[in-house]
Amino acid sequence: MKKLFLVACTVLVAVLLQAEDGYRLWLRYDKIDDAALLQQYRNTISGIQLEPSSPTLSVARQELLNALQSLLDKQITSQQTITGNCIVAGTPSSSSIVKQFLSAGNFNLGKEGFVIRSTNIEGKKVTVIAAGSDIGVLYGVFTFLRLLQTHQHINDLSITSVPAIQNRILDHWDNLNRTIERGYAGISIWNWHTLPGYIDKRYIDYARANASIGINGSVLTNVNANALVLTKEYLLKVKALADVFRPYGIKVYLTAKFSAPIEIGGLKTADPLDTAVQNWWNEKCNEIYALIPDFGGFLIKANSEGQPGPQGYGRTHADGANMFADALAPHGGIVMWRAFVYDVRVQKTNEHFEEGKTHEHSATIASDDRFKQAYNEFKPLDGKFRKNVLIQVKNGPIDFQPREPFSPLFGAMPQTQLMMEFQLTQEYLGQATNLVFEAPLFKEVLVADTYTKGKGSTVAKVIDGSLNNNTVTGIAGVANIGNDIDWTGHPFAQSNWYAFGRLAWDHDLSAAQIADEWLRQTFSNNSAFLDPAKTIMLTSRETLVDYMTPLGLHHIMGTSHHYGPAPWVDNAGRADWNPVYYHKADSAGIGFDRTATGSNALSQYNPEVQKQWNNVNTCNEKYVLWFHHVPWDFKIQPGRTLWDELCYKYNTGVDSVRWMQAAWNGLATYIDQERFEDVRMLLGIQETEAVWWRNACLLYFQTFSKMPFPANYEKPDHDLEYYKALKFPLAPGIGGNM
Ligand code: GCW
Repeated sequence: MKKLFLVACTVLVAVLLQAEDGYRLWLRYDKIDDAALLQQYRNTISGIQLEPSSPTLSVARQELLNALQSLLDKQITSQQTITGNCIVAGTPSSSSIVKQFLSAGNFNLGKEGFVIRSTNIEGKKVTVIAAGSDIGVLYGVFTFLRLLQTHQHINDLSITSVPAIQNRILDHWDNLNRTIERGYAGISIWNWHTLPGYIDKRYIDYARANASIGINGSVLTNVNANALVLTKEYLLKVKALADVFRPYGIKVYLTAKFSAPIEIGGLKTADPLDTAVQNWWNEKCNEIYALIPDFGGFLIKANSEGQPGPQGYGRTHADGANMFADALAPHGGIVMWRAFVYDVRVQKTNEHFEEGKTHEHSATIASDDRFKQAYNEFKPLDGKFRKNVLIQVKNGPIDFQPREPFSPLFGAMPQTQLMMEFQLTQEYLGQATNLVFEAPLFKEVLVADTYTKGKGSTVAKVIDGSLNNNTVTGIAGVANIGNDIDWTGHPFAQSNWYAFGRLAWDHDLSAAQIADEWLRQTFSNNSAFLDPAKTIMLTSRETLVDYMTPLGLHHIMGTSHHYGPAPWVDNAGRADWNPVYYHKADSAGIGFDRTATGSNALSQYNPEVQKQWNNVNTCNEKYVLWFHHVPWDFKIQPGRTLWDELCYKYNTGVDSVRWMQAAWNGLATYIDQERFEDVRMLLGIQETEAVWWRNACLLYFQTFSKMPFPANYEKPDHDLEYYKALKFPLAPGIGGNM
């Protein structure tokens, strides 16, 4: 009896250990479940030779050993000499074999690239993972492990990989009190209170996960900044994180509050042209670099939504950015200066803007179309920034909407280094309850053609520096990570972190390939699972657009928390925070005329781009309400009016979510019950929210169109007043800059 109990306990423990809570992300390393393949892998890999002569090589060796032992369920030896079927990994300085191998070839690996090659050395068949730098070896190791985890053949490998973009960075909007602005996966993983004494295992797993997809930078703090992080006490905490991340090739960055010299430095001004202010920042940088010699630099939100900035002193963005650039340059740091600005005319240095609250200055706004404002402010400064400044531009002109045209700035500043800012956290994409794979959105922007230097001048080429010969390049993703056990709240939100890293490294990858490899590593290699799951992922973003903001609608969500639909809101503190400002529905039609007869925002694009969008008859319907005020009875499709099309799209969106639910339900037998159930329940919430969006938006827009819902569509289960009355004062993700 006792024995039986013991056996039962052992089984229980084993099951519990196997619990799939999502913590392991895409680095699960479970035993290869295809017997033939497992045998092949076991035959090809007997041991590894990787001299752990640096912290980075040491973690590379440990990762390789752990992963192989687990994947192959076999003891892997770490050896000094070469034997057949071993993996030889290293740099020219850590391994004489790698040295020979690399000098025999004509490789151009830069600081982070690597080669993986099946070859013969001393008559023995080996797999070489070689790089010019330690971090290149770690990237090569993770890539090799990805091949195994995705069941690829490894007998005849010939891979050379170099990142397209230098600085591949996660921006955390994490506050020092651990709330996260627009965070939906718990509180911040940075436990500022217990740092620097306590190193949470999560910090290491965070670094591993990032290194596995090539992310090499982390901005720890919110762009709505708190100057305290620049005090000695906090810098010691930052240093502790930097020390953990260093072996994984990850630099830390901080957000710098423009008014810090006043707030924590005791100065009377933060004027960037004041020498006392400049000296203060110079000294601050000296202090930081004495603690963290490889500190990455600063990310700065200035003169935007209440954040102070140089304009408070009559100076320009260039004056501000260059001051930081000069303080960082001697240490090799960079400045990422955000272009997310709109209408400076109403801002005062110390005013705190909070959307949804009325401000005394709102009456003074005579704003130009918000779409145009970043361009209006930054275009005249082209060529005025220092060499270590990157201007960080959000992918679209407004704010991370489900679909935006690319920001016109990408085609407008050839003498300035521009970096991309994507948002991984789903502020406007269903937050953490909706399954939305963002790679198709990222790709849509990256492949968009600015035509600045003729056809083929894609946004990707602006960002990777090849179009304008930039010396510093960068891309940022606003992180979707919190302390939820699965990191991102929704199991599928992990794929957005993953996709960002993969595309930052290689923007030529397709969304389909990224979905495929993520699913294989995260869930299963079984094609009966993969095919439907991939379809769910690849259609999910378009589905969300359909039930939230079809046909180019944008910014019609709830005020402040941005949760749910609220196209009727017309009383926010600023005109351009109101949904009515963006959809402009009236009895004549709907949409924002941004052609020459309207705000003429279109003129900020190259004429070739304008041509795509400036004629309502030829404009792709995905963008039509971004650029045109379209009559309700306009024939947008053969036989379909705009109103009918709107109804059609919203209903298609709901139907597609229901299809996702059914497709997911068919996958129960292929994966663990925990994550299956998680996703199943979340899809239930998503369906409810999709129906809510459809009903609320169509009922509201119907008050203008005065046209009936086409027969055979589901009728709304409530009236418009019901939807308007819904309130969510405690919706997540708002936390201030504490
Ligand atoms: O997307 C909007 C968000 C703000 C955010 C701001 C920004 C950090 O609603 O919460 O603030 O943009 O990007 O600065």
